[in-house]
Amino acid sequence: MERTLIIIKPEGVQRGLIGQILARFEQRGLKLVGLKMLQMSPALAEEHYAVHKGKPFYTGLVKHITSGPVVVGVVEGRGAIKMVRTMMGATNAAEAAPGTIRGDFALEIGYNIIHGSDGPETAAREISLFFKPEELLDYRLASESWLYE
Ligand code: YYY
Ligand code: MG
Repeated sequence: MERTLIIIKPEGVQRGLIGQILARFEQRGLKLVGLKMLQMSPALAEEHYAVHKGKPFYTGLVKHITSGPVVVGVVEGRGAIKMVRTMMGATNAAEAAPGTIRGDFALEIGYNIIHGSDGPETAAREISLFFKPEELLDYRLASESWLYE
């Protein structure tokens, strides 16, 4: 099983999309093993997006992600990292396919509703930025035997 970090960005919270976005992961059969609401400090945002430091959009990105409450979660499942990325859709929401979160809920690149880790190392790093080990739960969903063959 793989774990990945998701962030419902400030525009997702403000537009009342928390429930609909989390429902998509639940419906797919993915399991939430950690969930919290917080407002990111500039230091946390800079660390989270450190890979983008120096790029033209970096300052605006940090400003935006810290501008209001976000919902941060850890999603677990077989191949969860890639599956969440596929469900999110293209970074530029204007080009994201219908049926994806960005393709159904957003229009632009900066206000693209959701973050998801892009690989195993990134996922481990990002999860540890937001969650202490004891905040992540090990449990079995009753549905698991009907999800995994
Ligand atoms: O992983 P993902 O969120 O799909 O895209 P990244 O390339 O990691 O960029 C992070 C974040 O930065 C993106 O979700 C929106 C913003 N951004 C931007 O505002 N303008 C760009 N040209 C590229 C990215
Ligand atoms: Mg990224």
